[in-house]
Amino acid sequence: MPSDRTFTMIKPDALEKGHVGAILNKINASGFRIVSMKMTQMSLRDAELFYAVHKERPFFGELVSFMSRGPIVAAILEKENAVDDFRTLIGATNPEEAVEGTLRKQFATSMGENAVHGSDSNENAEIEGAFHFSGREMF
Ligand code: FUP
Repeated sequence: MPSDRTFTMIKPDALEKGHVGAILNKINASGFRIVSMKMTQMSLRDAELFYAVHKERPFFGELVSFMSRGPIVAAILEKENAVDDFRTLIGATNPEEAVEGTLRKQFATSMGENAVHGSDSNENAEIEGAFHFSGREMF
């Protein structure tokens, strides 16, 4: 994926609460172009593969069960400096530490159920985007 792209998931907690529209509005208003997007649900196995880097962490079981408990919205986003700018837009992993105006400040309820994922590097954006989308689904 070009280095001006990032990958995001709107997580099950945010879909359960009906926040998809508000989150997408904010993403668009912040200057990101949607390259790919779909609503999907990860199986437990999908979530274990997606989050394999965290498999030794104590929160892994909780994380993969949460991420597979309901549908998500997965998307690839494009903007200059996409990875860093999107991390700024979503805010800190722990919503208590998230800055005012960030997506997690507004929509997350806890460290685990934190509403939105954003890739942490260009390399991971590429891997994560390819996990969810084929070349024919990138526009
Ligand atoms: P982030 O990059 O901000 O999404 O956070 P991490 O990659 O560190 O963690 C991935 C996901 O694991 C987080 F979105 C939520 C979950 N997590 C926990 O549940 N507890 C923790 O202590 C850290 C992360």
